[in-house]
Amino acid sequence: MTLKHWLIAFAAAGLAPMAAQAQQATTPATTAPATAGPSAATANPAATPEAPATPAAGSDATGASAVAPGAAPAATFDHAVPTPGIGMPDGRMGLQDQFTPVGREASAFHDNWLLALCAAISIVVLALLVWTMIRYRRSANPTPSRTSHNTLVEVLWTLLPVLVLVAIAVPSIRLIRHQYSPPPADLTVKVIGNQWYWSYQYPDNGGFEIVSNMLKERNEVAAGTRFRTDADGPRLLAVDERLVIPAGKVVKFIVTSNDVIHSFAMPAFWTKTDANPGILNETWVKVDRPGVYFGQCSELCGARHAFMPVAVEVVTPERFAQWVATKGGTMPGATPAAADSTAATQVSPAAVSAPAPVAGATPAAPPIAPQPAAPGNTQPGVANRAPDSSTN
Ligand SMILES: [Cu+2]
Repeated sequence: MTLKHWLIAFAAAGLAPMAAQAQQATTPATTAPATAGPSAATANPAATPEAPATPAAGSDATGASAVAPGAAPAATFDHAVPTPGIGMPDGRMGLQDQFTPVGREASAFHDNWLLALCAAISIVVLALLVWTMIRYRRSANPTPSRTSHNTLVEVLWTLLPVLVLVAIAVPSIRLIRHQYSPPPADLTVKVIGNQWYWSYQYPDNGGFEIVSNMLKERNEVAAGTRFRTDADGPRLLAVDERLVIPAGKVVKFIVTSNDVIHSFAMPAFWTKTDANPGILNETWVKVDRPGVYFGQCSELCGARHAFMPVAVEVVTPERFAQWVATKGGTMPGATPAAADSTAATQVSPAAVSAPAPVAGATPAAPPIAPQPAAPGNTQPGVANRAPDSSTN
C-alpha cells in the first residue's frame, strides 16, 4: 500500500463519523423529543447537578445508601455515577471485569485455561521447529534419513490434537449449558433496537417504556439542551435514560428490533444478543454489584450504528422500586424474595400520583398484579408479546 492509499483510508475513516453526526444534528426532532423529552425534562435537571456531588471514586454501595433516604419522598431518582474502569473500556488489555456468574466463569475459562493452553501449544511447536532446524541442518546432518513412516509419531500427532480439543470442549460446553439454562426470572425487560437508539419495556412493572438516546457533547447541542457530563459516563457511551435493573436478581432480556438487525451487547455481563425484527431472542443476567455499566450495539445497523450505546444501571431492589415509581410503574406483589415486599411498601409513599391503589393492592391482594405477569415470567409468551412491539 502506498502513502496515497493510506491517506485515503484515514480520510474515509475520519469522515464517516463526522458525516453521521452532521446528520444526527440536523434531524434530532425525529425520534428523541417525542418519547424521551418529557421524562428527560423531569428527571434529568435534578440528576445532573446532584450526581457529581456523590463521591465518584467511592463505592456505589455508599452512594446508594446516601441517596436512598432522599429519594423516597422526592419524585425524582438520583442516578449513580459510573466508576472509571468498571463496565467500560479503560485501555487495559484483556476482558472487562465481569459482574455476572456466567461472565466470571467465561473470563476464567479464557484467562486461566484457553490462554495458557494456547501459550503451551505455541511454545511446544516453536521448540520443535527450532530443534529440527538446528539438529537436522545440512552441516550437522549431511545424509538425510529416508524414513517415510513412523507409527509412534503418527499416533502422537493424531492423539494429541484430539486431547487438546477435548480439553477445550468440556469446559466450553459446560459454559454454554450455564449460559443457556437460566434460572427462573425475577424480572423481564423487553429490549428493542431502533435506528438508532434503544427502548426498554417493563412488562412486569405495568408495561411502561423508556427510550434511551446517546448524550451528545456540550459543543454538539443547542443552548439549553442537555449534554453529557462525566457523571453520565464516557463519551459515546452515556445515555439520557439508563436501563435500570435490580442487583442480585435474575433479569431476563427479551431482545427484538423495530427496523433492522441490531445487537444488544454488554461486555461486563458477558452477553451479546442479536435484535432481529420479528424475532424474540432471549438472554439473561444476574448482576451482583450495583453500578453503571456500558455496552454498544454490536451489529452494523446503519449510519449511526456507533451512536446507540447501552447503559445499564444496577441498583438495589429497594432503589429499583423507587425508580419504577418515578416512571409511573408498579411492582409485582408476588415476588418470592422478602426484600421486594419491603421495597414495595417503601414505594407507596413515593407514588405521589396514585398512592391509594398501590398501598391497597400490594399487601392485601398480591395475586392481582402477578396474574398478567406470571405467564410471561415463567415462559416467554411469544404469542402474547409480539403485538406489543407493533404498537410502538
Ligand atoms: Cu444498532
